[in-house]
Amino acid sequence: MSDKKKVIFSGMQPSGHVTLGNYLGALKNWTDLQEDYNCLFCVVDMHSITVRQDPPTLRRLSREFLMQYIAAGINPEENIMYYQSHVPEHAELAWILNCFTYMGELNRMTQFKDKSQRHAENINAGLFTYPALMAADILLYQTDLVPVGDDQKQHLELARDIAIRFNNAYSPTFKVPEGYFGKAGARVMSLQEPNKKMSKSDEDENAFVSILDSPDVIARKFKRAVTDSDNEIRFSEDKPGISNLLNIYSAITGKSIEESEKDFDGKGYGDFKMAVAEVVIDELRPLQDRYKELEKDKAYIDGIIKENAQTASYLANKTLSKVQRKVGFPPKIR
Ligand code: AQP
Repeated sequence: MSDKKKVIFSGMQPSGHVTLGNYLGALKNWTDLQEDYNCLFCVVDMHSITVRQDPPTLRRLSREFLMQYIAAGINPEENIMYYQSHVPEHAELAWILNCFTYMGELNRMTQFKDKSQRHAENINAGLFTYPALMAADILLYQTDLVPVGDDQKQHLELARDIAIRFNNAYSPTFKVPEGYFGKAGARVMSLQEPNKKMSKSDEDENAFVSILDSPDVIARKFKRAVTDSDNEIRFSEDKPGISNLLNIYSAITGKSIEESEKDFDGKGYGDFKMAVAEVVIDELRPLQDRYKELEKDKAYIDGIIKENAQTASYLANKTLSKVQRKVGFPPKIR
């Protein structure tokens, strides 16, 4: 890693398939930023067990996530990509940061409220303290910038508050990170309930597009996307379904919302949905082709998993050892 470049950290939970929302809100931005920054892209498997996961599925999805990062264009030679669970410093720092995070702050987190409603049978302490682990993920690497969708804005704000609190209690220790929110793709909504964000763990498969969905499946999902009863292709708060599709179209084509609306002047919803499906299919085709190639190369992926975790651990330890010293843990006898 070059000392001159700023540091980026970002991650995704392997709790389903990478969705178009994850792609437009995060992954696509990662590929744009990788040249100019020292980047760490983590598969945050420890976060995903805040909701019950099937163990073999979690193992398979974690590996698939890493391959999707590479297929999307992240260069594994230039960036650090790894599993969170392979770098125990994340959990060690998270414990310390838990002790610098207030219950009142965690109580305000909308993700906790949403997920505890969705998983009422399993409202565990990990789900509640999730933001402290996320703060640890980010602060361990003296991160400058965190590219996330705006659903994660609240967690990032809290990470900043925790960093400032710790720095004030001792002495400057953590860099206070900034968020990076890609414009158009910042929040992709569910295709079935467009007032809700698109989520990979949605039980309704028609609500999300996975970036590995075949062209037929993508077309079918867009065809079934919920719209409204008038027939006007216009971005408006009272037209969440149409606005979401315009947003997706604009994020992929790079056109403004106004230009996107013009593209569909006088067209019906059917044609519009198919046009959005087509730009999505074209955008994902190269990624899907690369993914198929990577699936054949087990040794290559294994090598990346091993080496990157070692590098991440080395970097993480620099911060962790400082933190341990500052809070008063006795030095290790070597
Ligand atoms: N709908 C979305 N639109 C834009 N960005 C999104 N992100 C997630 N959903 C959208 C961004 O994707 C990155 C990875 O998210 P995550 O895996 O850490 O968890 P999440 O935000 O909880 O994503 P999901 O898909 O909703 O997962 P589940 O269903 O497991 O909870 C983040 O940068 C996020 O902002």
